[in-house]
Amino acid sequence: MRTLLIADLHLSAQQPLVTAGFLRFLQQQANRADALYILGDLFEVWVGDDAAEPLHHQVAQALQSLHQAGVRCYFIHGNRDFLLAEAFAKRCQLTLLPAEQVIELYGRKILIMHGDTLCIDDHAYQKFRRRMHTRWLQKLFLALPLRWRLQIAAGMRARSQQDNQYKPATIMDVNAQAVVQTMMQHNVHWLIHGHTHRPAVHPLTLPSGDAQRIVLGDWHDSGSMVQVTPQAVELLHFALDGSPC
Ligand code: LP5
Ligand code: MN
Repeated sequence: MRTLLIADLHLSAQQPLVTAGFLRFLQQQANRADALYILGDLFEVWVGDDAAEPLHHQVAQALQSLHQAGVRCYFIHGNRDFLLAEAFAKRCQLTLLPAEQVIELYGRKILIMHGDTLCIDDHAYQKFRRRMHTRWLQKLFLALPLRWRLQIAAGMRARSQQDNQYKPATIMDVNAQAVVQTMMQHNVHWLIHGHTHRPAVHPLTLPSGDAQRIVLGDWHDSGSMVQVTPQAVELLHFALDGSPC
């Protein structure tokens, strides 16, 4: 009995080794799990379900096989793939979840989220995020020709990379107060998220007792997952090529 959680794979045609690692992970690890939760930024960028890249097809087929093997798969949007919608989710047999979801795994109540909304000290990003989540703007963007959408997304990525060079590392991490507030609001002692690419297990103390915040790593150099079993919640890393770490 085990459930796996992953985030921040940033799959793209430019990183075939990461895609290969993800497909191997689905066939060798996720297929033995009760469920798989993907906590955002599965893709490097998502400009609409109609983009139809070969990579998307490959991922959809692999996730469909996982579903056929009896493993339920859930998805929370990240800041790169927040436009991933029902059409693609259906092709993958993915269940889309809201930005914050409490799940119960083997008796533990766990809050799962992408993690970007906890980075409230990054005012420029939070303003940008609010704008990007405006319904009419998304509709307008999705109505543009695919070529334009790809160009706009590339422009945003370039600007983001440029801005991030000058942001202090602390600004781009979660705000401790926001973590406590969010966990208390959901009445949980476990939080699992990604986004910051700073994998770690952080013990913390809430007014209601001891708690843990687990941050998933990205898949740039190796795979990262949280494995939840009836006995433990563990942050694990593994080689993308299947060799021992
Ligand atoms: O992603 P990452 O790790 O580099 O940085 C994030 C934050 N940046 C972003 C932006 C994404 O990288 C780009 C998203 C592309 C989405 C494609 C779909 C477009 C849909 C449009 C629908 C209406 O999320 C970064 C954080 C960092 O995490 C850490 O938390 O700091 O935040 C920023 O970089 C925000 C900038 O500081 C300010 C916003 C820049 C505005 C860019 C507009 C330029 C438009 C150009 C058009 C040609
Ligand atoms: Mn992210």
